[in-house]
Amino acid sequence: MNTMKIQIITLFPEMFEGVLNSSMLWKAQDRGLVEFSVIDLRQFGLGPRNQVDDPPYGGGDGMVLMVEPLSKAIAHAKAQDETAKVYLPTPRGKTFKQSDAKRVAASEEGLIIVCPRYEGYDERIIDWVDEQYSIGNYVLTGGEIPAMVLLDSVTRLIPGVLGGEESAEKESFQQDDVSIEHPQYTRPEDFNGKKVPSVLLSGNHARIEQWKDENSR
Ligand code: 6GU
Repeated sequence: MNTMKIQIITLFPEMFEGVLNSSMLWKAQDRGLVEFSVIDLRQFGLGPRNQVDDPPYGGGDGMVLMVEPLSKAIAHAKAQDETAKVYLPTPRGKTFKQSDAKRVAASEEGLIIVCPRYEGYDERIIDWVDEQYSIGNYVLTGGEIPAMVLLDSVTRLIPGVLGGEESAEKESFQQDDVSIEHPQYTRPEDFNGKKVPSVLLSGNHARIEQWKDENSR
């Protein structure tokens, strides 16, 4: 069994604790299907204060992550996993789609996700980067949440992570943004007068399948 290795480089390791140690991501690690490690970019900072950012050349607001700490952190991660691909979440990247999650889950054994901060990073880092992805048309404060989106969408597609093997196939976004699964209901049948659609209680499998089809898109 191959264990997918996902290394995350960030200035905010604590942001990942809850996400990686809960629910399916925790189970996936517990089952040995994936191994996460969070690398603190600050460790690779320069000088006695472990500096990681500096004002931009040409002026402008905010600070820019320096290329040297970033490249050192990536080199450290590569030393743990030589064939790992380096992913950079950035609003300048192409939009990450379900098809990308599938490709990564099926073909990569190791990922290094480098989380930039919102003000930016020295563009020269892209020489160490294999892929740049955005997660949509809005602006976030840093690459951490996009990194979580990437690793969650990939991990759940690793065989053995979801309970029912079919679940990953049937569900939403089978191809990119096409199919959304039908709504679901569980007990109670009647919640303060709001009833479960009666067809689902009918026991008539043909009618139930038809209802499910009609309520998917
Ligand atoms: Cl990858 N980063 C940031 N900062 N904002 C984003 C994004 C990434 N994708 C959409 N918005």
